[in-house]
Amino acid sequence: MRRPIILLAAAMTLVCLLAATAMAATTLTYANFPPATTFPCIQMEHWKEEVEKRTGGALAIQTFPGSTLLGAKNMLRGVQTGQADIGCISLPYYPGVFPAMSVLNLPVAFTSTKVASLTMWDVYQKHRPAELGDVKVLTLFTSAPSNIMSKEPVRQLSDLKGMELRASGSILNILAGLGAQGVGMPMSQTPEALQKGVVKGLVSSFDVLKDFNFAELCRFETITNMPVYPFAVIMNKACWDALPDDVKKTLDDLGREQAQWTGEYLDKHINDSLAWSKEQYQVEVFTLTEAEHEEIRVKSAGLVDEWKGEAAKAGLDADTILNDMLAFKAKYEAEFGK
Ligand code: DTR
Repeated sequence: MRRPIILLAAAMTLVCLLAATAMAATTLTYANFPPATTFPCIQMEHWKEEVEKRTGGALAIQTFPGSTLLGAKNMLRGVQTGQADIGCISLPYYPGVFPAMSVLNLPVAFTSTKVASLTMWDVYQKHRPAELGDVKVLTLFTSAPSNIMSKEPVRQLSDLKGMELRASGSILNILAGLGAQGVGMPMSQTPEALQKGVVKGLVSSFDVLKDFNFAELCRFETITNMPVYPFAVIMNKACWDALPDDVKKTLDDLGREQAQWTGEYLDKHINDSLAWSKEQYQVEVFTLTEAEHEEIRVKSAGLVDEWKGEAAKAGLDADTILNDMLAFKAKYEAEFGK
C-alpha cells in the first residue's frame, strides 16, 4: 500500500523539478540597429525562433530592432559591456577595428549573398582573428552586392561626377575614385539624409528599395556590383561563458546554418524588392557597359593593396587571409553557382 504513495511522491517531485527548470529559462536581449522589416532583423527573428525551439524553451530571446536598445555605432561597445547580451554589427561602420574580417568588404566581385556569407563564415573559422576575440561570434553574413539608388539618373559613370551618395566602408573610396562624393553614415540615418536632401542617393543592396521604401525617393537604379557589407552577430563573452554546455552546442551548431539561411533569404529578397519597386514606382534600372565595369575594377584595384597594408600593420598574414577568402569564394561558386 505504501509503495504507490512513495512512487507518486517521487513522480510529483520530478514534475516539480522539471517545471522549475523550465520556468528558470534564461532570457537574453538581442539588439539590432535597422527597422524590423529589414534583412538584419528578419534573420534575427528567424534565429530567435530556431534557438527557442531547439533549446526547448531553455533559452528565450527578447529582440530589440530599430535601435531601441543600441544604435549602429554603439552596438559593439554595448555588447562588450553587457548593455545588450547579443547585438548585430555592420563591420564597415567601425573603420580600422576589424582589419582581418574587412577583407569581405573588398572589391572581389561577389555576385551572391549566400556565397559571400558562407565565405565569411569560413574565413572566420579558419583565422579566428583577435579583433573579435573579446566577444562570442554567433553567426556572420553579408549584404548583397551593392548598387546605386538615386534621385537623379546615373546612366553612365560620368553622371556620378560630384553626386553626393551615402555609403560606408570601402565603397566610399570607390566612389571617390569615380568622382562622386561619398557621404559616410550608417543605414539607420539614411532615410533622414535622403528626405532632407543631404544626399542624392545611396550605395547598398536593393533590399532597401522596398524595406525602407527608398524606391519612392530613388527612382533610378544603376547596377554596379560593388562590394558586399559584412555583418557579425556577437554575444557578450561573460554571458556566453555562463550558458550551459548543451545550449552552447545548440548555438554553435546554428552559426553556419544561419549564415546560409540569411544569404538565401537576401538573394531571393533583392529580386522581390526590385520587382516590387518597378511595379509600385516604375523605377528605371540602368546597366553599365563592360568597359565601365572594367573602369570600376581598375579604379578599385588599389583598395586591395591598401587593405593588405592595413592588415599587415595589424600583424596579420594578409596574403593568406585574402587567398583563403578567394579560395572559399571559388569553392562556393562552384557548388552553388554565381
Ligand atoms: N550595412 C549595409 C548593408 C545593408 C544592406 N541592407 C541593409 C538593411 C539594413 C541595414 C543595413 C543594410 C549598409 O549600410 O548599406
